[in-house]
Amino acid sequence: MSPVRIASVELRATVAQHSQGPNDALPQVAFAGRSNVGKSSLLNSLFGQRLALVSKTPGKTRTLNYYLVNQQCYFVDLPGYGFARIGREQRQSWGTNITSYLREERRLRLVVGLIDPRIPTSPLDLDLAAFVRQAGTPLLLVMTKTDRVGRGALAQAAARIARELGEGVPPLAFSAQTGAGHKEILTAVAKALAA
Ligand SMILES: Nc1nc2c(ncn2[C@@H]2O[C@H](COP(=O)(O)OP(=O)(O)OP(=O)(O)O)[C@@H](O)[C@H]2O)c(=O)[nH]1
Ligand SMILES: [Mg+2]
Repeated sequence: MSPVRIASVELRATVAQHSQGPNDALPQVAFAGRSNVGKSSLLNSLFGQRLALVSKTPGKTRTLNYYLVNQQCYFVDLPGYGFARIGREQRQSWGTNITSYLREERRLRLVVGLIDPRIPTSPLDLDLAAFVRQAGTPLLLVMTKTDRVGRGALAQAAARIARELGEGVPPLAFSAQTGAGHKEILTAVAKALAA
């Protein structure tokens, strides 16, 4: 399978609840992970354009942002989880919002779960993997910011993530800085859309 070649992309919807998202039948691919893990940076890097907001401060993306790719599918940038500085109530509503999206969205074909290889697995990462598997949606784990990690440490992190989150399957390695992992992610997306 060859990778999806992104010929066109536009931001189509920015919503607080997934029920307010696009109501056409196009398939969706969601990008999920803890706050600041690099979701928006990964999308910008795949798009070759700065469409998604990126910040050094965690909690930048607070809405579900639907990017229409090739008039064919949506890439959905989700709010990050586990951001400590927002209030408990708001955190819970984000949590229920994202979990209901992951559980209920019938058009969701693939969840790309982003993991920072430098940070130990959190209970929220485990929840994400569990929700997605329960819903029967394919999960692709991707390590972000790999330009910041040496080879040995990266191999160790990959083995740990495979064991703790991947049911033995190692994650892909990605860097928005170098573009490493582009082809692999877009090939996995092509497979999920064709399935
Ligand atoms: N070195 C390096 N830094 C990165 C990479 N990807 C993201 N960053 C940095 O990490 C920070 C957070 O990136 P975002 O893309 O905003 O992360 P996010 O997951 O969308 O964050 P929220 O929207 O807050 O959930 C920014 O300072 C980015 O520049 C990468 O591949 N390499
Ligand atoms: Mg973001």
